[in-house]
Amino acid sequence: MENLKLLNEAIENHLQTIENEDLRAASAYSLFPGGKRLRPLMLFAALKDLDRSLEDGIYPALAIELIHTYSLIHDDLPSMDNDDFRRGKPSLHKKFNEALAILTADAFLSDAFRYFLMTPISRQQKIELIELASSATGSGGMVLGQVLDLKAGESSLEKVQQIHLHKTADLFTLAILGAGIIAGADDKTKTSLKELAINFGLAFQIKDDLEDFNKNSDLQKLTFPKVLGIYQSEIHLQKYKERSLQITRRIFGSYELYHLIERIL
Ligand code: GRG
Repeated sequence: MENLKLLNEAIENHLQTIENEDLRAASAYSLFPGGKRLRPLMLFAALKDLDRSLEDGIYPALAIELIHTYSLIHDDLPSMDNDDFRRGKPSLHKKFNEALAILTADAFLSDAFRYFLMTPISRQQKIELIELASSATGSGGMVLGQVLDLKAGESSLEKVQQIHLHKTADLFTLAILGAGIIAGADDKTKTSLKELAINFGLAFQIKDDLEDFNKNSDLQKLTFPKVLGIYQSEIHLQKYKERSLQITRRIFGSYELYHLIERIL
């Protein structure tokens, strides 16, 4: 696909900017072959539906994929989920070492902000995009989700929703609402884009939880099926999925983003 090709070229170019050999090797290992690149794909699809060119999305898509990759590297560390494998190969700290894994991820987060700044939009839009990036990833965003997840305690639907809202949905909000900011969408559209992203993010997480639950992977973790059981989780998944599709249809009609959401969920 054209957009993935452009993104991969941008990632390759990013790797070429890293002078230190160890950092470059660790970065390349975690970015290629990479995962599904869903967040960039969603940003591109939303931009297309908003009549903006793909090129306008390359730098923010790269930034979001760097942030997503940073979160997975940190999530795999011994002090977090302690996972030896990611995407079918040794996780970064296993392949290299823990210190380099932490630093590679730290660099991804910092470099991402430089790429947001390189987005071809007005100064005001850049400020809005960077404010969103900071809130979606920081102490009220993805990091908060991870902190809530680490803290053992009561299992309730509210708690699991809160965790996944921040851990998972906030980064999709950055991709989808970010496209709205880049395209100069009005406030009403931006509010709907945020609601769409939250519903999509929760549906995505329940689907992921159900797949893990069926594989019996980590039953210690606080997940939707653990709190609700399989049947009710599937009902919630359908509810969030329908809602995200409904909003997408209302804003854009049945175009790129609509079909992408249908394909993912
Ligand atoms: C450590 C700061 C810090 C944050 C970690 C997002 C997060 C918080 C951890 C990621 C771990 C995780 C399982 C999050 C849930 C979201 C999720 C299912 C991520 C996997 O996304 P995919 O399927 O991954 O898009 P690929 O491999 O395709 O890129």
